[in-house]
Amino acid sequence: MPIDFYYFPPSAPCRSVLLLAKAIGVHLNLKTINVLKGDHMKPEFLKINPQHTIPTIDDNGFILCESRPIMGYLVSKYARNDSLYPKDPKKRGLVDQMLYFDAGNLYENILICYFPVVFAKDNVIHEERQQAVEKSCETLNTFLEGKEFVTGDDLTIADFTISTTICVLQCFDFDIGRYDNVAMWYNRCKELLDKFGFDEVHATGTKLFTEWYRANVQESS
Ligand SMILES: N[C@@H](CCC(=O)N[C@@H](CS)C(=O)NCC(=O)O)C(=O)O
Repeated sequence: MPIDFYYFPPSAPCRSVLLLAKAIGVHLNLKTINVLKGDHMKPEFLKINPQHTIPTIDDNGFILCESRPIMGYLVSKYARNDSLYPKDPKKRGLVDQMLYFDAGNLYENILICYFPVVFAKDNVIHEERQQAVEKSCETLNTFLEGKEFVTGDDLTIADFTISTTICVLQCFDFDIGRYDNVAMWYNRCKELLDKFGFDEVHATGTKLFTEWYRANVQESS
């Protein structure tokens, strides 16, 4: 039985999982949950995920939400080897560190800074929020010093989630070129993941987030 994947194409966390599934050759049975229309609050979806978030998977009755744990699960259960989510405690510790850095720091600061404008709840970018995003990017730049990927020489699920985050950030006229290591690493991920459809997976979200942001943001004078 295929794995049911509750998702919405523009959703950033859904995009990370989609790309990872393609990279490890796992077929996902796509089930669209249009969060803009409120599908996530319908009783049938709340029964599956009371947290009402996408992505959510149903692997033959095993329900899992949260993009990062979903990626770890898919690699652990279905990938040919553990390279994307190593079993070695130190290597895994570093991957988890970067997954948590993304969830609790980088992506979180981007959400706080830009998403009120993307979803027309505000029309200005607050300086202190932008500074927090810049600080997160500096931290990522430092983490990447001397490394090919965010935890070292090998691509892991942390690169999937963080490259999605950086892809989202660039919808908001944010120049990642200021952070040399981030810019070089992002291009490396993009090239490496090209064969799994990096551009295609990100296309809808990138187009919509860019349009919504530009439609709502008020240029500072
Ligand atoms: N930390 C979660 C975030 C999931 C999330 O917030 N997804 C959004 C769509 S991008 C959502 O489901 N929003 C509806 C809601 O929170 O009720 C993850 O990485 O899976």
